[in-house]
Amino acid sequence: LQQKGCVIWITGLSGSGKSTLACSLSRSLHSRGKLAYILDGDNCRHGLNRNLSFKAEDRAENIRRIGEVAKLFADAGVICIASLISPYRKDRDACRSLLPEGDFIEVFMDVPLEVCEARDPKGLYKLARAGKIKDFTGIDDPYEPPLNCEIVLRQKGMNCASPTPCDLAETVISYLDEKGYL
Ligand code: GGZ
Repeated sequence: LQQKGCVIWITGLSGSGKSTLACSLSRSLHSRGKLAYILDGDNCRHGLNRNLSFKAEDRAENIRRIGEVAKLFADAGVICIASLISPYRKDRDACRSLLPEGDFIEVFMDVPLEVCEARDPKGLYKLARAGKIKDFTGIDDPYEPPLNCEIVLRQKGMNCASPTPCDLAETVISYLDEKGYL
């Protein structure tokens, strides 16, 4: 096999930039001739996971299924990029345990709730605040940040420019390179 597979697991609040990073990362990997495939929570909920709600047990099942599929991709030698809120630590850890040591790379989009809510690209926070969407992560459903994940991506401080999606992807690419996945 020419390529060693792995899972890049991107976790964070709605609006934290998970899907944007996933796309940027996937493009960057393709341009290096690497096979990469995105499993996006929101997209999978239209197909594979269309029978699942946002109640805790359904989120757990959403995460479990995506974790299992991601493992299959990694087994096939693909760099699988999973981007979903995956708010509960226990569920993420269960996905980690499916893979050989080192092959599960957890990336935390460490963006404060206030920032995600100010962005509100789909107007979902507004609806959640108005009580029109229930069990919304960060509003009336918890988000448990990783305790020791492989990569934490933050915005810069007040006086520095924020990293672009390209910059963020580059951080992950450097990590993959360092660990021998590229
Ligand atoms: C969180 C919700 C909810 C609730 C709809 N809570 O930012 P988006 O819009 O495009 O992506 C979010 C997506 C979350 O699906 P995931 O599969 O990633 O979630 S989980 O891992 O927790 O299973 C958001 C939208 O669905 N959305 N209702 N109540 N996000």
